[in-house]
Amino acid sequence: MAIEQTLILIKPDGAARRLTGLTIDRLDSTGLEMVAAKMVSVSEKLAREHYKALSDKPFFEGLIKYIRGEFHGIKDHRILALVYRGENAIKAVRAIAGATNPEQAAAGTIRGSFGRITTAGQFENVIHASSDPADAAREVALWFKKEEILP
Ligand code: DAT
Ligand code: MG
Repeated sequence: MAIEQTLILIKPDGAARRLTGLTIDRLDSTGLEMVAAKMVSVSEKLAREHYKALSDKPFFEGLIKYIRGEFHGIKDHRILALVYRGENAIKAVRAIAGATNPEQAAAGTIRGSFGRITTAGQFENVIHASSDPADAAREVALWFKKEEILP
């Protein structure tokens, strides 16, 4: 079994709807270890870099506004970023997060319970979770300095 690290972001809808504690509770229930946590003021540059693989999608500009808290009145574009580590951490966190589309996310998952699609077509799906080892490595390094992650 592979020991992995994965990046989690509590997205602005999650923070605005007071789902931070619930999300951390679900993450704890996986048995994985929290090895980094910080509040980040998400710059335009960081948002675009994080989602660069989606830059040609029609929803891209909305996604940048969303992750920067512009639809939820988030002060200073701040969000909570976390790194969890453990056996198969990437899959384990994706499992509690649920499918990308909140309408397709299984009942009981974070996105299935609390996500929504706005009338403008924006997916508000509460958390970000890295999707595979390559993404996870890139994302952890993008959001955290090495010394901010516990050994
Ligand atoms: P995930 O966040 O599950 O890894 P992704 O990386 O494919 O999904 O997309 C990143 C985010 O972009 C996703 O959380 C919500 C948004 N998104 C994805 N597909 C979308 C779509 N068809 N319409 C609107 N927003 C979408
Ligand atoms: Mg993704």
